Amino acid sequence: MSNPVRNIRILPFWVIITLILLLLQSGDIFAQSPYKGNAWNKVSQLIPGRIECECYDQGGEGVAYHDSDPVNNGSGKLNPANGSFLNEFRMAEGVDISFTKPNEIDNNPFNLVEPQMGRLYVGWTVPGEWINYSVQVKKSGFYSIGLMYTASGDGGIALDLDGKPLTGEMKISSTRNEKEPIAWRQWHHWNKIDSLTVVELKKGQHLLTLKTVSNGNMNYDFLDFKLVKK
Ligand SMILES: [Ca+2]
Ligand SMILES: [Ca+2]
Repeated sequence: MSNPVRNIRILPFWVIITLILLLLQSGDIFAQSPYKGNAWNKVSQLIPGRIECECYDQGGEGVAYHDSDPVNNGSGKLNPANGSFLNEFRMAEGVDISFTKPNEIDNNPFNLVEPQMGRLYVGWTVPGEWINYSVQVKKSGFYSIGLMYTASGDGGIALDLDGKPLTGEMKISSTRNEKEPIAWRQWHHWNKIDSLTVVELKKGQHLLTLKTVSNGNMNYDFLDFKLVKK
């Protein structure tokens, strides 16, 4: 006769083995976890259109972005917390954000393209950092990608779509000017590249990732996606 106490001990062991085998068979334990971020204010940015770089997804470090330090070096720091929208924009998050200012800070004589004042942008960029954007592509087709930026030295960025490379590294030409008498203003010479590249996009919901690849020291105001060919 079998020992009933021993049978009770054996039963859970076989249940566990069966569950492990079922999990292995379904492949679930190896599947990539789904994206846990979501669009800023729950509204995807639209393509064709302008992707505002500071309106990156919600979800925090490692999900919606990777930043090299957890402090927002602009909102709440360079721009002290004072209750104003521009100074405090997303100040609890790691992505570093500031905004264009008058009095010859961002409207200086070394701009290649004049920026509007009071525009929020992502700054203090470092290679290896990335930012996610939930985007809605309204029409399938080929799109040019423009960028409003500053670059204190030649830099490089790349874009991924749905976790796969959309572009290779794209060179961002320096806006440094040796005639600039104010050292910190090398980070405030604005320029706009109308077409960094042309990419094919399919209609629908996508996840766009902006990656800082080389040099950093760039500020990103917005990306413009324009339909160039259906
Ligand atoms: Ca930071
Ligand atoms: Ca912006």
